[in-house]
Amino acid sequence: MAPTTNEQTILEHDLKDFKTLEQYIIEQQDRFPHSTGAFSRLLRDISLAAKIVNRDMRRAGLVDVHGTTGETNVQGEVQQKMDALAHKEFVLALRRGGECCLIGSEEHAEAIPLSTNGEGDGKYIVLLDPLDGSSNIDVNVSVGTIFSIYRLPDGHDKDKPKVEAALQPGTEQVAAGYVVYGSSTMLVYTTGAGVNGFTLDPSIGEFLLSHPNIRTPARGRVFSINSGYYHSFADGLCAYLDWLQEEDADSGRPCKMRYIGSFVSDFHRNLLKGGIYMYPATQSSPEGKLRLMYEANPMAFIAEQAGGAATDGHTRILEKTPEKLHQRTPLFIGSREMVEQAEAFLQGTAVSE
Ligand code: AHM
Ligand code: MG
Repeated sequence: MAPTTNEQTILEHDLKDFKTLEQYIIEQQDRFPHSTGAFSRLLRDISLAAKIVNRDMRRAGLVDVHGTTGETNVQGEVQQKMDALAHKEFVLALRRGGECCLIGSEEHAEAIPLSTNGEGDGKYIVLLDPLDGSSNIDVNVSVGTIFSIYRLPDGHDKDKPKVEAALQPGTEQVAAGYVVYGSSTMLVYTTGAGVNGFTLDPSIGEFLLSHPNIRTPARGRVFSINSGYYHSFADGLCAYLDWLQEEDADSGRPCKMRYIGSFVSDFHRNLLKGGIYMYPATQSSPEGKLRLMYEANPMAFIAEQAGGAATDGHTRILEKTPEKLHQRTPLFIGSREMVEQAEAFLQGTAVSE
């Protein structure tokens, strides 16, 4: 049967406008005459692992990937079967690719050295949360992967890399990105020259450039926080949350509260629409919950590259000095003006509009 006019339009649009992630990466690589292609191959490995995790996730409920492994991870959190599977797929893809010499994963207590066996250059370090928000999988809520890429610093041996090589401030990231496994699957990343988003076309198995040069609004209407912990927040934060909920038509308040409990999904929505995501210190978690190296830093890099900001309430996230792989940090991230306002309330210097 011949395609309808509408189908024809979509088909032509597909062919004309969409660039694959691979094409895009190669184009970027060609801008650097001395590039060896190692970084492009590393991104290819990450996107391949993301496609495999996506495939496994789409079958959750049909095959036995729901539920827990019965283990707890290094954070003392219950490990979901999909956490373990996603970790395994990323490690396999990076090991096979040969461009990464050291992995730090939320699902593994120690940093994992990878022998490159002469296959690749092995000059990159990848830190990742293989499956963020995984406690949501059993109830079919969107989850994500977060990754952060560093160069192996001078003076470190790629055949015997130590965790210290990975403990670099976020400003040193070469690239960072996330994959959101939502109603569609998207890979969003930055190399420090803006943020681009690619949507997986499941029919051809390719990520296609659907969201070029993402910019986040300077101010949004959404705040995302687990306000169930309100009574254990600092006074300044409670004052900020109260202020966000006051009626004031001129400044667009009250703001809307949206909290999925899946950082990647909350962040992604706020990045596109404008808003702030907060995971502050609480009495029981004085350092907050999220991890600096593979949750806060990569998302802070993306937020800043899209025109937003990220702070722990006092210090710019990207300038924090890491001391350990699984270090936690309070996090306020999103639209620049909202992050600045949150910081002012936390520091007691806010001037109400
Ligand atoms: P995880 O890395 O173990 O999945 O934990 C991180 C998740 C975030 O995705 C989410 O925003 C947060 O934890 C939810 O925590 P809480 O239930 O305390 O609000
Ligand atoms: Mg996580």
